[in-house]
Amino acid sequence: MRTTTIRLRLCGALATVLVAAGIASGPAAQADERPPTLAELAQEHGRYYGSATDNPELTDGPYKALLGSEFDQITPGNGMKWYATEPQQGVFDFAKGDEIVNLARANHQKVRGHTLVWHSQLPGWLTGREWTAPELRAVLKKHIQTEVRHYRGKVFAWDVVNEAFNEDGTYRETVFYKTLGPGYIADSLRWARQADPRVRLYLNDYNIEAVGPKSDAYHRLAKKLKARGVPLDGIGMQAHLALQYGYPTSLEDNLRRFSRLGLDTALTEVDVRMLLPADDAKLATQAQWYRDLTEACLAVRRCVGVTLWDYTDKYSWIPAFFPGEGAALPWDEELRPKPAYFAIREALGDE
Ligand code: 9MR
Repeated sequence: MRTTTIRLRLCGALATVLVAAGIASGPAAQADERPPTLAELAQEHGRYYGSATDNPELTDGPYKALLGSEFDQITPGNGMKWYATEPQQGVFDFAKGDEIVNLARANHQKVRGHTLVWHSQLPGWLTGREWTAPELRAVLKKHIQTEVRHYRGKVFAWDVVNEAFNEDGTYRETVFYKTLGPGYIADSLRWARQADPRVRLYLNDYNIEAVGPKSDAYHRLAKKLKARGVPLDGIGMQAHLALQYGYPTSLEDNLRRFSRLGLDTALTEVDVRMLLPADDAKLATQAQWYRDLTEACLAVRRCVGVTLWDYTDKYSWIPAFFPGEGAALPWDEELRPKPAYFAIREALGDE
């Protein structure tokens, strides 16, 4: 990959010489000097740099153009969730996820499947009644296997189970946990593996970037699952960070201890929110955090890539969920790059 960039830059230099000699025209030379994208920079390290996106935003031309050019990985923010994909029991609708997969294919991007088993954004038919364990097992298996089969060969990874633990490291009391016990996690992974032998299978959660009770719970569970031969390939750390809570300084060590279990890791939903209004000092700190988390991933061999939870403040989930907070992403609401964007470039080795 390094050769590609060097070639690109030589190309630029050559173009300059040609322009100076009156052989080539200015605009063509400038086209050759296009700076590498985040994706190209990340690829030099064998990583991807990605963004979440969501179907309603895809009518926004300038947004869509940048999404297609700057990143080599996308995650559907909502389109592959249970409420969207199985709105009635046994009736599957993959239109939204397919739209994003098709867009990714057109832009040569890989797709992270998000998410199969989660307590949130479930369809009403599932939350609106009681289930016996055998009934819910059958429902869960069918959902997982139908969706994984549909996207076989089209997504490189799945967030199989999302947000399974509480902050103190106890299991979250979801309908799946309460009805099926903790074994629903291993079962979900096995069912997903049966449906796609090649896709990378992840557990994914927030507030597990630092070493602490919640990430310890994942570490213990991952170790146990690996020892029992359960097909687990990776741990996704969402990394919804907030300036007022401090940077997770043990991130790199934490990534490394999961690598040592033979697992991939990824930063899957990155944003760094702040109390509004944003100012230069906060944006500078935010930039430093983006730099640090990118460097942490590069420093750990099995950290496979970074995904922003959308790339622009225009489509961030933060203001709606945390009133008074926002400005969390590397591009502002007008799609202008912020200091964080340049910090990421530097972290990725842009010269
Ligand atoms: O970005 C998603 C937003 O559009 C939804 O309204 C929200 C509903 O909870 O989910 C957001 O994405 C979440 C992701 O699926 C799992 N981790 C937390 C993300 C932010 O809530």
